Amino acid sequence: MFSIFRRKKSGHGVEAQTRRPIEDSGVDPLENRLGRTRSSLSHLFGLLQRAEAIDESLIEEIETTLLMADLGVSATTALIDRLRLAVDQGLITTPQALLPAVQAELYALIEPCEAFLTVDTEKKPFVILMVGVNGVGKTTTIGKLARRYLDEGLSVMLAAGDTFRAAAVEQLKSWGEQNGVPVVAQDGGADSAAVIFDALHSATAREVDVLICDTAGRLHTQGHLMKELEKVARVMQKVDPSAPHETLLVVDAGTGQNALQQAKEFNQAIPLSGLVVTKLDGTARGGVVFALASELEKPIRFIGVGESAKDLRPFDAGTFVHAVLPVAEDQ
Ligand SMILES: Nc1nc2c(ncn2[C@@H]2O[C@H](COP(=O)(O)OP(=O)(O)OP(=O)(O)O)[C@@H](O)[C@H]2O)c(=O)[nH]1
Ligand SMILES: [Mg+2]
Repeated sequence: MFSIFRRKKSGHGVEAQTRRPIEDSGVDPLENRLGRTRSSLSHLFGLLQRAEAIDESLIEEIETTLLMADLGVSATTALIDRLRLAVDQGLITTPQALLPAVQAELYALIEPCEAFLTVDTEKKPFVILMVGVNGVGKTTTIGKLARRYLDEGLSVMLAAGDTFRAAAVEQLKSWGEQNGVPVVAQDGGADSAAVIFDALHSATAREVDVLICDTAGRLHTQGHLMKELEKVARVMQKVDPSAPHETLLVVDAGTGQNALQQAKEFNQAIPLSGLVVTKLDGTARGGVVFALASELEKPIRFIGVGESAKDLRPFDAGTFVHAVLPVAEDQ
């Protein structure tokens, strides 16, 4: 997926995008999936069209709308401060001009986090470790990633590193079967690091391109479980000192600001290289993507917009902003 913008200086130091980005044909447009976030921000249209002048109460209403969409205090404050500055400097003079300015500021917030995950095929395998709290969508995302990489012509193997529940292994195996991908697993109660070590050995011997490792859900406060992740990394490094090549934290957008909190806490506990934000299809709280971008400054690699294998999209900042807050010519 890629986007093309005709950019023009908005006059307040941020480049405004004035064109709809181009998405892959045959894919449900992102705006259809992000409908609830879009409708929570759509309040801005009527508000800014109706308003006759820019005054404090108008700015406060914009602020409230952004907070309701779960942008969080920090991202909202930063954005509102920049709008106020542009108004004070006379760069924005009408309420209508605020809309593209808000859109440009939203884009500026998330653009630094657009960094597609590229599989380094020099690494055989390229190892991806999935981490996160319970139920955020780790295993489902692995299934979707497996499908994506197969479609790109890469060979894939999965490691059932969530050894806490038999059902977790079954769930991963089922994704493996659906995609014709081998799954390395051991009987109940096995050690997560041992399973992943085995899988890495096997993937190396078979010259597999991508090994994706599942892990059990955990809270950053569960010290022994965080140590288990350190052990997983240590054990991998006995086979390949550069592994894991990507450690992805999965967060559920539906949990709003909790997702931000989890990301901050995991980021302090283990070195993360990127984020996946799931369940954006089911929530009006898609604004948390902006909060994550502004407070965490980590690449957002993918977004999950549904339960099926096709419902994982690389994070494209332009497409995302247009999906949640289209400018006039997009509507
Ligand atoms: N609507 C929607 N549902 C999702 C998405 N991603 C995952 N899910 C659903 O979320 C639920 C939990 O997903 P799992 O993949 O089992 O989550 P997990 O993080 O592996 O959970 P644990 O292994 O228990 O920690 C499942 O019902 C998934 O179908 C998404 O992007 N959109
Ligand atoms: Mg799981």
